Amino acid sequence: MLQLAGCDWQPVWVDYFNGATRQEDFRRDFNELGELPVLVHGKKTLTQSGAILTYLADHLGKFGGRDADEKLEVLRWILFDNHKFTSYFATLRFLFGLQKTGETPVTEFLRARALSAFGLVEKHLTDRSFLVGDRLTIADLSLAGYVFYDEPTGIDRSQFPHIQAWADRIAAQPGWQHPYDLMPGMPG
Ligand SMILES: N[C@@H](CCC(=O)N[C@@H](CS)C(=O)NCC(=O)O)C(=O)O
Repeated sequence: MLQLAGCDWQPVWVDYFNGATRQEDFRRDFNELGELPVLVHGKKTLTQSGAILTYLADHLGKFGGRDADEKLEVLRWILFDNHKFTSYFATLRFLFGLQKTGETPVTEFLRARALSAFGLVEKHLTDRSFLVGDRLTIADLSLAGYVFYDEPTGIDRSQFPHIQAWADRIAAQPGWQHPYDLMPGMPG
């Protein structure tokens, strides 16, 4: 979002994998919920990607819904994303692709849930270029958060050609960079 909106911004390394977000000072100073991402803008510190995206869309006047109906539609997709799409897929990627747990009942459950969410999004994108209003919005940016990663998840992404084409459309936007190239300390 910050990159596509042409913002002057800086990523800050947080040693997530070594427990930085579980430290008391992180929870006191940045996020009592112990999660990333965190946006610090002037005196404002915001967490939850959906709240951050909504704030940025309002503040920058970019990628938000154009009227009350579109704003609600965008919110609907962000909530779906946080509950069903990115959450299951990201947790599956974390266990299967990064922690390399191998197949367990948990990874099987997560994959089934992620596949179901991918199927719904695939169907929605069959006859449209973007999720809401046929233009790029923060709904797309929310759902696209993890689709550019390719660690193994046991999901055959070629089953979802419309999701792939949508991700390619997002990657073709001026200013886009791969998330790994934007985050310090990641492979890329
Ligand atoms: N719904 C939250 C999810 C945030 C989230 O789970 N972030 C992960 C890192 S990508 C995290 O910090 N997890 C720590 C934990 O669950 O304890 C959002 O969209 O910001």
